[in-house]
Amino acid sequence: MGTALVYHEDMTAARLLWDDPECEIECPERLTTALERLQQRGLEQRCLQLAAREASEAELGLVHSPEYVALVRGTQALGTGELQTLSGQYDAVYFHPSTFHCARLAVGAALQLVDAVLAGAVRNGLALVRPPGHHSQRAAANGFCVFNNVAIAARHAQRQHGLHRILIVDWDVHHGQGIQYIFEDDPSVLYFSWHRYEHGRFWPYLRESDADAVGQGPGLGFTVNLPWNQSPGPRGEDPAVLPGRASTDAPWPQVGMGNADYVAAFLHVLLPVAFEFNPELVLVSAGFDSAIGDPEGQMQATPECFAHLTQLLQVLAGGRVCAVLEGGYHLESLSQSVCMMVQALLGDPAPPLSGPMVPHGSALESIQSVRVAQAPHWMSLQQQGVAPVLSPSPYSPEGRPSSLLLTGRPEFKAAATQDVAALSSLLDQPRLNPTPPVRTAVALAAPDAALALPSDVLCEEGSAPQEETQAWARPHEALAQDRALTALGKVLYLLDRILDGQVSSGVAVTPACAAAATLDVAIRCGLSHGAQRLLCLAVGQLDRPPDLTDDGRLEGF
Ligand code: Q9C
Ligand code: ZN
Repeated sequence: MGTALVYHEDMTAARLLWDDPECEIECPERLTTALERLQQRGLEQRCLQLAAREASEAELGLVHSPEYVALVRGTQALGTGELQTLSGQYDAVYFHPSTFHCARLAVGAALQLVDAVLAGAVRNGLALVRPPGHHSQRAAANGFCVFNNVAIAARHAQRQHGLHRILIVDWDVHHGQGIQYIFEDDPSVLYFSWHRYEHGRFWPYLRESDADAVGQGPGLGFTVNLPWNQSPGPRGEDPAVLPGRASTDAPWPQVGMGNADYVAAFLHVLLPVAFEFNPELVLVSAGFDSAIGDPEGQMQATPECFAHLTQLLQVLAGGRVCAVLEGGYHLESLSQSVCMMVQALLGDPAPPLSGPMVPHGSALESIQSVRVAQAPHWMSLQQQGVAPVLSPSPYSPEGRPSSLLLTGRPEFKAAATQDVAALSSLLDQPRLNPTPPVRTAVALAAPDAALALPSDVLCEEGSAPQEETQAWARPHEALAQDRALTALGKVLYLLDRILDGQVSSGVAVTPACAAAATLDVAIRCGLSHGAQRLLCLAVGQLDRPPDLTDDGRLEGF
């Protein structure tokens, strides 16, 4: 199954007819340049190309009021002066005589994409559209957006295809407040947005863009906002960690968010919640003004990052990912990012990410505040290091306090209760899995490095028995080397501790050339312990993909 690309050149017709520096960035070249680049790279030709159709007025009515639709329809007959006056009644909007036609094509493109994916004609796809949609509201245009393309597509997927759970991932650099308003009390649509916020000092300046806006009524917990608060500017260190600078020094060395911040947001906020939500369809409000070079976002993430984000989303909803273009105003950055996303949708491997893979302090602060705000609504966010163990795991029947475990030794190793059937039923019910006494263990080769670890992390010096480690390593040439073998022993030991419920997660270091082989062993070892389903996630580069070919239970990415 392939990838759809939905487009229509009529969507380049709308353009700004008067002088307005705020709106001029939303120009027809955004589409033509991105499309040209897709053609140049041979990507367009690899997609199923669909010509966009206009959405019907009934379809627009899934989200918008009849009066508002009539008002936009009326703009087709207006002169330039009247268009400018009407535009002035909205925030950051311009109308053109072709706007109604373009905006209906943009909605129609999103609907065709959803139809193609849900009919099984393609696995996933991208609709290249303008005007964008995520700021538009039931009866208002806003932020270059006229009709809410993605919101209408979600309602359409519910009404026409009977879907019950739809995830909307909005990685545009602006808050899609239009989408938030439309679904804020609706638990059938989970809306995730990250956005430049600067504590409310960035457009659209809304209190409800903050992390504590989590939805209302039955929709509590189904709005997930991740505000980026650090103002962008020249690349530098976090002010807080720069020695010798008083807080009165101006200007602060400032930073936009980068690859590490985006990946961290996915790993620590979006994916845990999304796995728990278990969507049937993923819609992406794919704005690329969150990429480096964009004049609006002023962020640092490179185009390759969008290949990784796209890959990460494909583990959800059986890979049914429908992306719809939103913002993105730096033509080169936009085009490259679009290519990266299409490559990932087509299944090509993602290029390595550049730059330091360490999130900014301010990003971690934002991530933590969303996790705190959302924790009441999502089990997957409730594993805090200090959380007491409510009921002892069947694999630590003694219910030992964690202080004892910090001096942990092999006596805690899987006990007589190692019962494969019980374990696999435990793995099948992650929501019932009680918090293990130790949240994260780190396997270290050099004990000194432990000094830098947070106090609630278990520093694990144990290893699996040598004969066991060697037996697992034997088929792999890459594991012959001493350092790789030692690392494997530690990985196997950690795995054992996780499977027996003593530890919830672990970190181990292995030589790069042994990473894929170590993963192979870890996967096989997990399966031999009775795991029914195993997710193997590689962020960054492996020397080769893990060998998953001969087992139907495996899905890797
Ligand atoms: N300097 C989209 O990206 N201008 N809309 C904000 C702040 C409005 C963005 C001014 C930006 C609208 C779809
Ligand atoms: Zn935007």
